[in-house]
Amino acid sequence: MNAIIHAIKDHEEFIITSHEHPDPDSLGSMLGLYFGLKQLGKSCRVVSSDPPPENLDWPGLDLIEVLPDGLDNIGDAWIIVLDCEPSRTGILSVTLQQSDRIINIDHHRGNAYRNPTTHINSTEAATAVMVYRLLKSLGVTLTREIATSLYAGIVGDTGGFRYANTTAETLMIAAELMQHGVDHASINRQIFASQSMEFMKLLGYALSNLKSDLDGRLVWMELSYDDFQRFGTDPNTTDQLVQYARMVNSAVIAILFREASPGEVRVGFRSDYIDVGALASQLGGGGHRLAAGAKIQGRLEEVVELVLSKARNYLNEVEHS
Ligand SMILES: [Mn+2]
Repeated sequence: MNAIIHAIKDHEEFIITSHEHPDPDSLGSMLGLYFGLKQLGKSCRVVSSDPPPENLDWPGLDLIEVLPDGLDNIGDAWIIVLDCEPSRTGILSVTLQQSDRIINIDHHRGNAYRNPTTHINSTEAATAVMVYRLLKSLGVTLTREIATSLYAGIVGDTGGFRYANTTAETLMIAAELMQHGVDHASINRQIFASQSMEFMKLLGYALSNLKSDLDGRLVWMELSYDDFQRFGTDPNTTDQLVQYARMVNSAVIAILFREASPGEVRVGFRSDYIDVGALASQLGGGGHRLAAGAKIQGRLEEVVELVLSKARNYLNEVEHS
């Protein structure tokens, strides 16, 4: 972290970015850092390969430059990649990976990127917590904008302080942020209870087709590209559907299959106590211990079959060890 603090203090120009299809933690981390660096008088851009989800609306989201065609000119700027490794920034990765001035801050265990200004800590609940610590070290004063951004990131990655990654310290940081005028009820509603009619109907369809195996310990949902088309929903902004599979009381591993485009299936895993990150990495994916995913090429039926057979073996192995 010291090398990162020095790199920030010693330079003036920064481009902040995060993973494709940004979530509340990546958005909150980017904006919290953006407002903090502006306070220090730095010149700063926030860029993303994809727009923020439509249900989110908090101060600063409109400052994010959405660049579906990639980043053309990075000049002398330092690139700060948050909440993922540089290769997961979508189309932006093409340009930014050529830079030798990359700062990477992340809490994903599988992040394999390493340089002198990389800081990865998989015990952190959210990248927003890591940005909070960084801003404190830089002497930044918390403002309503910074606090709102970081709060949204923490709330997003802890499921509203419900997941196992929430600690007493997480709550203390959130409490401190709330003292700076965060409209927490609005943020929580935006993240957890603000869906389009189309999404709700898709959810109804997904729930009525919920499947299970191994006496209900494995529960999954399958949505084809056609399903998303039929309900008028974007497959890329529906990752939270997996939470509903996880709610089944017998479920040990919950899986969501989304055919994001014909021939490409995004697979999401959740568990309350089994290391699904290890299962995801068997399939070329990654993530956290209790929340992970993979992107797999193939027809939906094929991918479902492959993943379920791996998941059955994995669950049997883990439960008998
Ligand atoms: Mn995160």
